[in-house]
Amino acid sequence: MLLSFRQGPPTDYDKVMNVTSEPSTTSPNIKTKGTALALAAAGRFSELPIYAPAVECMERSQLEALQLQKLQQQVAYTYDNVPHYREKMDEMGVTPSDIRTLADVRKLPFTDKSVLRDTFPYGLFAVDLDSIVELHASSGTTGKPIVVGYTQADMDVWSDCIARLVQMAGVVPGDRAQMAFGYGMFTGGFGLHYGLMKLGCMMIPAGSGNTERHIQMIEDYGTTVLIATPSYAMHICEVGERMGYDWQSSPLRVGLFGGEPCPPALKEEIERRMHIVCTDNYGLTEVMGPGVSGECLAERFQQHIAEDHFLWEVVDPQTGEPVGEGEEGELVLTPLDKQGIPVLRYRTHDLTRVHTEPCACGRTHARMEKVRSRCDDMLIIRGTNVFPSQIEDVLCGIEEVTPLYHIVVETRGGMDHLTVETELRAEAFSDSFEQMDALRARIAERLKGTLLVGVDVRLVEPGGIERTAGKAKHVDDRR
Ligand code: DLL
Repeated sequence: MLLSFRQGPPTDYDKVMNVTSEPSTTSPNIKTKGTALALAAAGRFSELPIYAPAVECMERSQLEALQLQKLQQQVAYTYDNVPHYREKMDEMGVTPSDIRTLADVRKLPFTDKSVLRDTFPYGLFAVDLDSIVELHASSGTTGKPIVVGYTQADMDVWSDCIARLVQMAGVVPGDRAQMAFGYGMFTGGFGLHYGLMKLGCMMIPAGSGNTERHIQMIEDYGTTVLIATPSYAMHICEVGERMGYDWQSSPLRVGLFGGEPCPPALKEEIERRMHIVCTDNYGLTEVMGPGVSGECLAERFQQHIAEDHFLWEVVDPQTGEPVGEGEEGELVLTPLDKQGIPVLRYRTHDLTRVHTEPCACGRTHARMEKVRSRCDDMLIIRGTNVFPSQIEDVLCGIEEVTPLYHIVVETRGGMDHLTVETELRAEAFSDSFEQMDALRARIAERLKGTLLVGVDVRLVEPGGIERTAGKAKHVDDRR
Protein backbone atom coordinates (compact mmCIF):
# COMPACT_ATOMS: atom_id res chain seq x y z
CA MET A 1 0.00 0.00 0.00
CA LEU A 2 1.32 3.42 -0.89
CA LEU A 3 1.12 6.31 1.51
CA SER A 4 -1.44 8.88 0.63
CA PHE A 5 -1.49 12.25 2.32
CA ARG A 6 -4.85 13.77 3.27
CA GLN A 7 -5.06 17.44 2.42
CA GLY A 8 -6.68 19.81 4.89
CA PRO A 9 -9.64 21.90 3.74
CA PRO A 10 -8.67 24.90 1.63
CA THR A 11 -8.11 28.09 3.60
CA ASP A 12 -10.84 30.71 3.96
CA TYR A 13 -10.63 32.78 0.81
CA ASP A 14 -13.12 35.42 1.73
CA LYS A 15 -10.58 37.36 3.65
CA VAL A 16 -8.35 37.75 0.64
CA MET A 17 -11.13 38.59 -1.75
CA ASN A 18 -11.85 41.73 0.23
CA VAL A 19 -8.34 43.07 0.48
CA THR A 20 -7.36 46.10 -1.47
CA SER A 21 -3.89 47.52 -1.71
CA GLU A 22 -1.98 50.45 -2.96
CA PRO A 23 -0.93 49.80 -6.55
CA SER A 24 2.26 47.76 -6.69
CA THR A 25 5.27 50.01 -6.97
CA THR A 26 7.11 47.67 -9.29
CA SER A 27 4.23 47.06 -11.70
CA PRO A 28 1.77 49.91 -11.24
CA ASN A 29 -0.55 48.73 -13.99
CA ILE A 30 -1.13 45.22 -12.78
CA LYS A 31 -4.68 44.52 -11.65
CA THR A 32 -4.56 43.37 -8.06
CA LYS A 33 -7.58 44.91 -6.40
CA GLY A 34 -9.86 42.55 -4.51
CA THR A 35 -7.82 39.41 -4.98
CA ALA A 36 -5.02 37.37 -3.45
CA LEU A 37 -2.76 39.38 -5.70
CA ALA A 38 -3.55 42.43 -3.59
CA LEU A 39 -1.96 40.81 -0.56
CA ALA A 40 1.13 40.02 -2.56
CA ALA A 41 1.29 43.53 -4.00
CA ALA A 42 1.10 44.86 -0.43
CA GLY A 43 3.95 42.52 0.61
CA ARG A 44 1.60 40.65 3.00
CA PHE A 45 2.84 37.26 1.80
CA SER A 46 2.26 35.43 5.06
CA GLU A 47 -1.48 36.12 4.77
CA LEU A 48 -1.81 34.52 1.33
CA PRO A 49 -4.00 31.43 1.31
CA ILE A 50 -2.21 28.07 1.14
CA TYR A 51 -3.95 25.03 -0.32
CA ALA A 52 -2.49 22.38 1.98
CA PRO A 53 -0.68 24.18 4.81
CA ALA A 54 -0.14 20.96 6.78
CA VAL A 55 2.19 19.69 4.06
CA GLU A 56 3.36 22.85 2.35
CA CYS A 57 4.56 24.44 5.60
CA MET A 58 5.80 21.28 7.31
CA GLU A 59 8.99 21.51 9.38
CA ARG A 60 11.86 20.31 7.20
CA SER A 61 12.78 17.53 9.63
CA GLN A 62 9.21 16.20 9.49
CA LEU A 63 9.16 16.59 5.73
CA GLU A 64 12.36 14.59 5.40
CA ALA A 65 10.97 11.86 7.64
CA LEU A 66 7.90 11.71 5.41
CA GLN A 67 10.08 11.59 2.30
CA LEU A 68 12.16 8.75 3.70
CA GLN A 69 9.11 6.72 4.62
CA LYS A 70 7.67 7.24 1.15
CA LEU A 71 10.99 6.56 -0.58
CA GLN A 72 11.37 3.22 1.21
CA GLN A 73 7.85 2.20 0.20
CA GLN A 74 8.30 3.43 -3.35
CA VAL A 75 11.57 1.60 -3.89
CA ALA A 76 10.10 -1.65 -2.55
CA TYR A 77 7.00 -1.17 -4.73
CA THR A 78 9.10 -0.47 -7.82
CA TYR A 79 11.43 -3.41 -7.16
CA ASP A 80 8.50 -5.77 -6.72
CA ASN A 81 6.52 -4.60 -9.73
CA VAL A 82 8.87 -3.41 -12.48
CA PRO A 83 11.23 -6.07 -13.89
CA HIS A 84 13.54 -3.42 -15.40
CA TYR A 85 14.32 -1.94 -11.98
CA ARG A 86 14.53 -5.32 -10.27
CA GLU A 87 17.15 -6.44 -12.80
CA LYS A 88 19.07 -3.16 -12.54
CA MET A 89 19.09 -3.21 -8.75
CA ASP A 90 20.07 -6.89 -8.67
CA GLU A 91 22.96 -6.13 -11.03
CA MET A 92 24.07 -3.31 -8.72
CA GLY A 93 23.63 -5.48 -5.63
CA VAL A 94 21.06 -3.11 -4.05
CA THR A 95 17.90 -4.21 -2.30
CA PRO A 96 15.03 -2.01 -1.06
CA SER A 97 16.18 -2.62 2.52
CA ASP A 98 19.43 -0.77 1.72
CA ILE A 99 17.48 2.50 1.68
CA ARG A 100 17.90 3.66 5.27
CA THR A 101 18.45 7.39 4.78
CA LEU A 102 17.47 9.88 2.08
CA ALA A 103 21.09 9.96 0.88
CA ASP A 104 20.78 6.24 0.14
CA VAL A 105 18.79 7.24 -2.93
CA ARG A 106 22.24 7.48 -4.57
CA LYS A 107 22.56 3.71 -4.38
CA LEU A 108 19.71 3.42 -6.89
CA PRO A 109 20.07 3.39 -10.68
CA PHE A 110 19.42 6.52 -12.72
CA THR A 111 16.64 6.50 -15.31
CA ASP A 112 17.03 8.15 -18.67
CA LYS A 113 14.53 8.93 -21.43
CA SER A 114 15.98 6.06 -23.46
CA VAL A 115 14.71 3.50 -20.91
CA LEU A 116 11.17 4.74 -21.42
CA ARG A 117 11.62 4.72 -25.21
CA ASP A 118 13.09 1.22 -25.25
CA THR A 119 10.24 -0.18 -23.18
CA PHE A 120 7.54 1.48 -25.32
CA PRO A 121 4.65 1.46 -24.67
CA TYR A 122 3.97 -0.30 -21.36
CA GLY A 123 7.28 -1.89 -20.35
CA LEU A 124 7.80 0.19 -17.19
CA PHE A 125 4.19 0.08 -15.98
CA ALA A 126 3.88 -1.32 -12.48
CA VAL A 127 0.17 -2.13 -12.56
CA ASP A 128 -2.23 -4.02 -14.73
CA LEU A 129 -3.60 -1.86 -17.54
CA ASP A 130 -7.07 -2.29 -16.04
CA SER A 131 -5.97 0.03 -13.23
CA ILE A 132 -4.78 2.77 -15.59
CA VAL A 133 -7.39 5.48 -16.01
CA GLU A 134 -5.51 7.89 -18.29
CA LEU A 135 -2.62 7.75 -20.70
CA HIS A 136 -0.37 10.64 -21.76
CA ALA A 137 2.67 10.87 -23.96
CA SER A 138 5.41 13.25 -24.85
CA SER A 139 6.08 13.30 -28.55
CA GLY A 140 9.73 14.28 -28.70
CA THR A 141 11.28 14.82 -32.09
CA THR A 142 12.80 11.43 -32.77
CA GLY A 143 11.82 7.83 -32.18
CA LYS A 144 8.91 6.47 -30.20
CA PRO A 145 7.01 8.71 -27.81
CA ILE A 146 7.35 8.41 -24.04
CA VAL A 147 4.12 6.92 -22.74
CA VAL A 148 2.96 7.33 -19.16
CA GLY A 149 -0.11 5.90 -17.40
CA TYR A 150 -1.91 7.15 -14.32
CA THR A 151 -3.97 5.18 -11.79
CA GLN A 152 -6.81 6.96 -10.03
CA ALA A 153 -4.49 7.55 -7.05
CA ASP A 154 -1.93 9.10 -9.43
CA MET A 155 -4.62 11.37 -10.84
CA ASP A 156 -5.56 12.46 -7.31
CA VAL A 157 -1.95 13.32 -6.45
CA TRP A 158 -1.56 15.11 -9.79
CA SER A 159 -4.60 17.31 -9.35
CA ASP A 160 -3.60 18.10 -5.76
CA CYS A 161 -0.15 19.19 -6.91
CA ILE A 162 -1.70 21.45 -9.52
CA ALA A 163 -4.32 22.88 -7.16
CA ARG A 164 -1.47 23.75 -4.82
CA LEU A 165 0.68 25.44 -7.40
CA VAL A 166 -2.08 27.47 -8.97
CA GLN A 167 -3.13 28.68 -5.53
CA MET A 168 0.51 29.58 -4.94
CA ALA A 169 0.38 31.64 -8.16
CA GLY A 170 -2.53 33.79 -6.98
CA VAL A 171 -5.46 31.79 -8.39
CA VAL A 172 -8.46 31.47 -6.07
CA PRO A 173 -11.64 29.37 -6.20
CA GLY A 174 -14.13 31.07 -8.46
CA ASP A 175 -11.48 32.22 -10.90
CA ARG A 176 -12.36 31.58 -14.56
CA ALA A 177 -9.50 29.73 -16.13
CA GLN A 178 -9.01 29.63 -19.88
CA MET A 179 -6.83 26.85 -21.20
CA ALA A 180 -4.54 27.65 -24.11
CA PHE A 181 -2.55 24.40 -23.89
CA GLY A 182 -3.60 21.61 -26.21
CA TYR A 183 -5.81 18.86 -24.76
CA GLY A 184 -4.09 16.00 -26.57
CA MET A 185 -1.54 13.54 -25.24
CA PHE A 186 0.53 16.49 -23.90
CA THR A 187 0.25 16.55 -20.11
CA GLY A 188 -0.15 20.35 -19.93
CA GLY A 189 -3.82 20.65 -20.93
CA PHE A 190 -5.54 17.98 -18.86
CA GLY A 191 -3.06 18.26 -15.98
CA LEU A 192 -3.75 21.94 -15.33
CA HIS A 193 -7.44 21.45 -16.10
CA TYR A 194 -8.03 18.84 -13.37
CA GLY A 195 -6.08 20.78 -10.75
CA LEU A 196 -7.79 24.10 -11.46
CA MET A 197 -11.15 22.38 -11.22
CA LYS A 198 -10.12 20.81 -7.95
CA LEU A 199 -9.33 24.22 -6.54
CA GLY A 200 -12.82 25.37 -7.53
CA CYS A 201 -12.20 27.32 -10.72
CA MET A 202 -14.52 27.45 -13.69
CA MET A 203 -12.69 25.88 -16.60
CA ILE A 204 -12.90 27.29 -20.10
CA PRO A 205 -11.35 24.52 -22.21
CA ALA A 206 -10.51 26.62 -25.28
CA GLY A 207 -7.41 24.57 -26.21
CA SER A 208 -4.49 25.79 -28.24
CA GLY A 209 -4.62 27.84 -31.42
CA ASN A 210 -7.20 30.25 -32.86
CA THR A 211 -5.73 33.22 -31.09
CA GLU A 212 -8.40 35.77 -32.00
CA ARG A 213 -11.05 33.47 -30.58
CA HIS A 214 -9.05 33.29 -27.33
CA ILE A 215 -9.23 37.05 -27.00
CA GLN A 216 -12.94 37.09 -27.77
CA MET A 217 -13.49 34.40 -25.13
CA ILE A 218 -11.54 36.32 -22.50
CA GLU A 219 -13.88 39.23 -23.03
CA ASP A 220 -17.11 37.25 -23.44
CA TYR A 221 -16.63 34.83 -20.56
CA GLY A 222 -14.84 37.15 -18.15
CA THR A 223 -11.70 35.01 -18.06
CA THR A 224 -9.46 35.84 -15.12
CA VAL A 225 -6.67 33.24 -15.59
CA LEU A 226 -4.88 32.26 -18.77
CA ILE A 227 -2.87 29.02 -19.01
CA ALA A 228 -0.31 28.96 -21.82
CA THR A 229 3.32 28.63 -22.73
CA PRO A 230 4.94 32.04 -22.23
CA SER A 231 5.71 32.33 -25.93
CA TYR A 232 2.07 31.71 -26.83
CA ALA A 233 0.92 34.16 -24.17
CA MET A 234 3.16 36.79 -25.78
CA HIS A 235 1.50 36.02 -29.10
CA ILE A 236 -1.99 36.31 -27.58
CA CYS A 237 -0.89 39.66 -26.17
CA GLU A 238 0.30 40.95 -29.55
CA VAL A 239 -2.75 39.71 -31.44
CA GLY A 240 -4.97 41.40 -28.86
CA GLU A 241 -3.08 44.65 -29.30
CA ARG A 242 -3.44 44.44 -33.08
CA MET A 243 -7.19 43.83 -32.67
CA GLY A 244 -7.36 46.96 -30.51
CA TYR A 245 -8.17 44.95 -27.37
CA ASP A 246 -7.59 46.93 -24.20
CA TRP A 247 -5.68 44.58 -21.92
CA GLN A 248 -5.81 47.02 -19.05
CA SER A 249 -9.58 46.86 -18.78
CA SER A 250 -9.74 43.15 -19.62
CA PRO A 251 -10.91 40.81 -16.80
CA LEU A 252 -7.67 38.80 -17.08
CA ARG A 253 -5.47 39.00 -13.97
CA VAL A 254 -3.22 35.93 -13.84
CA GLY A 255 -1.03 34.13 -16.38
CA LEU A 256 -0.04 30.56 -15.51
CA PHE A 257 2.89 29.74 -17.71
CA GLY A 258 4.92 26.59 -18.13
CA GLY A 259 6.13 23.92 -20.48
CA GLU A 260 9.15 25.90 -21.67
CA PRO A 261 11.68 28.33 -20.21
CA CYS A 262 10.26 31.73 -19.40
CA PRO A 263 13.08 34.29 -19.39
CA PRO A 264 12.51 36.99 -16.74
CA ALA A 265 12.45 39.69 -19.42
CA LEU A 266 9.68 37.92 -21.33
CA LYS A 267 7.65 37.51 -18.17
CA GLU A 268 8.06 41.18 -17.27
CA GLU A 269 7.13 42.26 -20.77
CA ILE A 270 3.94 40.17 -20.74
CA GLU A 271 3.05 41.50 -17.29
CA ARG A 272 3.53 45.05 -18.46
CA ARG A 273 1.66 44.75 -21.73
CA MET A 274 -1.20 42.49 -20.57
CA HIS A 275 -1.46 44.06 -17.10
CA ILE A 276 -1.46 40.68 -15.39
CA VAL A 277 0.65 38.79 -12.84
CA CYS A 278 2.49 35.86 -14.39
CA THR A 279 3.95 32.84 -12.68
CA ASP A 280 5.90 29.97 -14.06
CA ASN A 281 5.40 26.29 -13.28
CA TYR A 282 7.54 23.34 -14.18
CA GLY A 283 7.15 19.65 -14.77
CA LEU A 284 7.78 16.85 -17.22
CA THR A 285 5.82 13.94 -18.61
CA GLU A 286 8.15 11.24 -17.29
CA VAL A 287 7.60 12.09 -13.62
CA MET A 288 4.00 13.39 -13.78
CA GLY A 289 3.57 16.33 -16.15
CA PRO A 290 3.03 19.85 -14.79
CA GLY A 291 2.82 19.95 -10.98
CA VAL A 292 6.43 19.28 -9.96
CA SER A 293 7.06 22.89 -8.95
CA GLY A 294 5.60 26.36 -9.20
CA GLU A 295 6.36 29.96 -8.26
CA CYS A 296 4.73 31.57 -5.29
CA LEU A 297 3.93 35.28 -5.23
CA ALA A 298 6.69 36.07 -2.73
CA GLU A 299 9.61 34.63 -4.64
CA ARG A 300 8.95 35.54 -8.24
CA PHE A 301 11.75 33.67 -9.99
CA GLN A 302 11.99 30.40 -8.08
CA GLN A 303 9.58 27.51 -7.88
CA HIS A 304 8.60 25.48 -4.81
CA ILE A 305 9.05 21.76 -5.48
CA ALA A 306 6.20 19.56 -4.18
CA GLU A 307 8.70 17.82 -1.95
CA ASP A 308 6.24 15.47 -0.31
CA HIS A 309 5.77 13.90 -3.76
CA PHE A 310 9.19 14.37 -5.37
CA LEU A 311 12.66 13.76 -4.01
CA TRP A 312 15.12 16.04 -5.79
CA GLU A 313 18.85 15.78 -6.34
CA VAL A 314 21.09 18.15 -8.27
CA VAL A 315 24.00 16.37 -9.92
CA ASP A 316 26.95 17.13 -12.12
CA PRO A 317 25.62 16.22 -15.58
CA GLN A 318 28.93 14.61 -16.53
CA THR A 319 29.68 12.52 -13.46
CA GLY A 320 26.23 12.06 -11.92
CA GLU A 321 27.73 13.04 -8.54
CA PRO A 322 25.85 15.52 -6.31
CA VAL A 323 26.85 19.18 -6.53
CA GLY A 324 27.02 21.39 -3.41
CA GLU A 325 23.88 22.98 -1.92
CA GLY A 326 22.73 25.87 -4.11
CA GLU A 327 25.12 25.02 -6.97
CA GLU A 328 24.02 24.58 -10.55
CA GLY A 329 23.58 21.10 -11.93
CA GLU A 330 21.15 18.70 -13.53
CA LEU A 331 17.89 18.12 -11.69
CA VAL A 332 17.19 14.47 -10.91
CA LEU A 333 13.71 13.55 -9.65
CA THR A 334 12.29 10.52 -7.90
CA PRO A 335 8.50 10.62 -7.62
CA LEU A 336 7.61 9.29 -4.17
CA ASP A 337 4.16 7.86 -4.65
CA LYS A 338 3.64 7.05 -8.26
CA GLN A 339 1.73 3.85 -8.93
CA GLY A 340 1.19 3.60 -12.69
CA ILE A 341 4.72 4.13 -13.87
CA PRO A 342 7.18 4.64 -11.03
CA VAL A 343 10.58 6.00 -12.04
CA LEU A 344 13.70 6.14 -9.93
CA ARG A 345 16.17 9.01 -10.20
CA TYR A 346 14.95 10.45 -13.48
CA ARG A 347 17.62 12.51 -15.26
CA THR A 348 15.66 15.56 -16.38
CA HIS A 349 18.59 17.15 -18.27
CA ASP A 350 17.26 20.46 -16.93
CA LEU A 351 19.83 22.73 -15.29
CA THR A 352 18.95 24.53 -12.08
CA ARG A 353 19.96 25.33 -8.51
CA VAL A 354 17.87 24.39 -5.47
CA HIS A 355 17.56 26.41 -2.25
CA THR A 356 16.08 25.31 1.05
CA GLU A 357 16.07 28.55 3.10
CA PRO A 358 12.65 29.68 4.38
CA CYS A 359 10.44 31.61 1.96
CA ALA A 360 8.44 34.72 2.83
CA CYS A 361 5.24 32.92 1.80
CA GLY A 362 5.65 30.51 4.72
CA ARG A 363 6.11 27.39 2.62
CA THR A 364 9.03 25.20 3.65
CA HIS A 365 9.37 23.24 0.43
CA ALA A 366 12.63 23.80 -1.43
CA ARG A 367 12.76 26.23 -4.35
CA MET A 368 14.36 25.52 -7.68
CA GLU A 369 15.56 28.36 -9.84
CA LYS A 370 13.83 28.82 -13.15
CA VAL A 371 15.11 26.32 -15.69
CA ARG A 372 16.78 28.33 -18.44
CA SER A 373 18.79 25.58 -20.16
CA ARG A 374 19.05 21.86 -20.57
CA CYS A 375 22.36 20.06 -20.59
CA ASP A 376 21.45 18.65 -23.98
CA ASP A 377 20.70 22.00 -25.61
CA MET A 378 24.29 23.17 -25.43
CA LEU A 379 25.67 23.93 -28.89
CA ILE A 380 29.32 23.43 -29.67
CA ILE A 381 30.37 26.15 -32.11
CA ARG A 382 33.93 25.82 -33.36
CA GLY A 383 34.87 24.13 -30.10
CA THR A 384 33.15 26.68 -27.84
CA ASN A 385 30.13 25.79 -25.72
CA VAL A 386 27.14 28.02 -26.35
CA PHE A 387 23.78 27.87 -24.57
CA PRO A 388 20.75 29.42 -26.27
CA SER A 389 19.91 31.04 -22.89
CA GLN A 390 23.13 33.10 -23.13
CA ILE A 391 21.97 34.46 -26.47
CA GLU A 392 18.54 35.12 -24.96
CA ASP A 393 20.10 37.08 -22.08
CA VAL A 394 22.08 39.32 -24.44
CA LEU A 395 19.05 40.00 -26.63
CA CYS A 396 16.89 40.75 -23.60
CA GLY A 397 19.32 43.52 -22.69
CA ILE A 398 18.87 45.31 -26.02
CA GLU A 399 15.84 47.52 -26.02
CA GLU A 400 15.36 47.72 -29.79
CA VAL A 401 14.54 43.98 -30.08
CA THR A 402 11.84 41.69 -28.62
CA PRO A 403 12.70 38.65 -26.45
CA LEU A 404 11.82 36.40 -29.43
CA TYR A 405 14.69 34.90 -31.39
CA HIS A 406 15.76 32.05 -33.59
CA ILE A 407 19.19 30.44 -33.95
CA VAL A 408 20.44 28.71 -37.08
CA VAL A 409 23.58 26.58 -36.94
CA GLU A 410 25.08 25.27 -40.16
CA THR A 411 28.37 24.23 -41.69
CA ARG A 412 29.91 26.72 -44.09
CA GLY A 413 33.22 25.88 -45.73
CA GLY A 414 33.73 23.07 -43.23
CA MET A 415 33.25 25.43 -40.23
CA ASP A 416 30.39 25.84 -37.77
CA HIS A 417 28.43 28.99 -38.49
CA LEU A 418 25.99 30.61 -36.10
CA THR A 419 23.24 33.00 -37.20
CA VAL A 420 21.02 34.71 -34.66
CA GLU A 421 17.74 36.08 -35.95
CA THR A 422 16.31 38.73 -33.69
CA GLU A 423 13.08 40.64 -34.06
CA LEU A 424 12.92 44.41 -34.15
CA ARG A 425 10.36 46.21 -32.07
CA ALA A 426 8.00 48.25 -34.24
CA GLU A 427 9.21 51.50 -32.68
CA ALA A 428 12.86 50.64 -33.42
CA PHE A 429 12.22 49.87 -37.06
CA SER A 430 13.77 52.38 -39.44
CA ASP A 431 14.19 52.53 -43.21
CA SER A 432 17.65 53.98 -42.78
CA PHE A 433 20.03 51.23 -43.84
CA GLU A 434 22.89 52.80 -41.85
CA GLN A 435 20.89 52.84 -38.65
CA MET A 436 19.79 49.25 -39.00
CA ASP A 437 23.29 48.14 -39.88
CA ALA A 438 24.74 49.92 -36.88
CA LEU A 439 22.20 48.19 -34.62
CA ARG A 440 22.98 44.81 -36.22
CA ALA A 441 26.72 45.34 -35.67
CA ARG A 442 26.14 46.40 -32.05
CA ILE A 443 24.14 43.24 -31.32
CA ALA A 444 26.75 41.05 -33.04
CA GLU A 445 29.46 42.68 -30.95
CA ARG A 446 27.59 42.10 -27.68
CA LEU A 447 26.92 38.47 -28.60
CA LYS A 448 30.55 37.91 -29.47
CA GLY A 449 31.60 39.45 -26.15
CA THR A 450 29.44 36.98 -24.24
CA LEU A 451 29.71 33.84 -26.36
CA LEU A 452 33.34 34.28 -27.40
CA VAL A 453 32.50 33.18 -30.93
CA GLY A 454 31.61 35.30 -33.94
CA VAL A 455 27.93 35.43 -34.82
CA ASP A 456 25.98 36.67 -37.82
CA VAL A 457 22.99 38.71 -36.76
CA ARG A 458 19.90 39.02 -38.92
CA LEU A 459 17.37 41.67 -37.96
CA VAL A 460 13.88 40.45 -38.65
CA GLU A 461 10.93 42.82 -39.13
CA PRO A 462 8.35 43.06 -36.31
CA GLY A 463 6.29 39.86 -36.24
CA GLY A 464 8.90 38.04 -38.34
CA ILE A 465 9.85 35.32 -35.83
CA GLU A 466 7.43 32.41 -36.06
CA ARG A 467 4.83 32.16 -33.27
CA THR A 468 3.52 28.76 -32.18
CA ALA A 469 0.62 27.79 -29.98
CA GLY A 470 2.84 25.36 -28.05
CA LYS A 471 6.49 25.34 -27.09
CA ALA A 472 8.72 27.74 -29.03
CA LYS A 473 11.49 26.13 -31.07
CA HIS A 474 14.55 28.36 -30.83
CA VAL A 475 17.28 26.33 -32.50
CA ASP A 476 17.59 24.96 -35.99
CA ASP A 477 20.81 22.94 -36.06
CA ARG A 478 21.38 22.03 -39.72
CA ARG A 479 24.80 20.43 -39.27
O1 DLL B 1 6.08 20.43 -20.60
C1 DLL B 1 4.94 19.52 -18.69
C2 DLL B 1 4.38 20.87 -18.41
C3 DLL B 1 3.26 21.30 -19.09
C4 DLL B 1 4.92 21.66 -17.42
C5 DLL B 1 2.72 22.52 -18.81
C6 DLL B 1 4.36 22.90 -17.12
C7 DLL B 1 3.25 23.31 -17.82
P1 DLL B 1 7.12 17.75 -21.39
O2 DLL B 1 6.41 18.03 -22.65
O3 DLL B 1 7.48 16.34 -21.08
O4 DLL B 1 6.23 18.19 -20.16
O5 DLL B 1 8.40 18.67 -21.34
C8 DLL B 1 9.21 18.69 -20.21
O6 DLL B 1 9.89 20.94 -20.75
O7 DLL B 1 12.12 18.79 -18.99
C9 DLL B 1 11.80 21.18 -19.40
O8 DLL B 1 12.92 21.07 -20.24
C10 DLL B 1 10.69 21.92 -20.13
N1 DLL B 1 9.86 22.69 -19.19
C11 DLL B 1 8.64 22.41 -18.72
N2 DLL B 1 8.20 23.41 -17.92
C12 DLL B 1 9.19 24.33 -17.87
C13 DLL B 1 9.37 25.58 -17.20
C14 DLL B 1 5.81 19.46 -19.91
N3 DLL B 1 8.43 26.11 -16.44
C15 DLL B 1 10.37 19.63 -20.42
N4 DLL B 1 10.54 26.23 -17.39
C16 DLL B 1 11.18 19.81 -19.15
C17 DLL B 1 11.52 25.71 -18.16
C18 DLL B 1 10.25 23.86 -18.67
N5 DLL B 1 11.40 24.56 -18.81
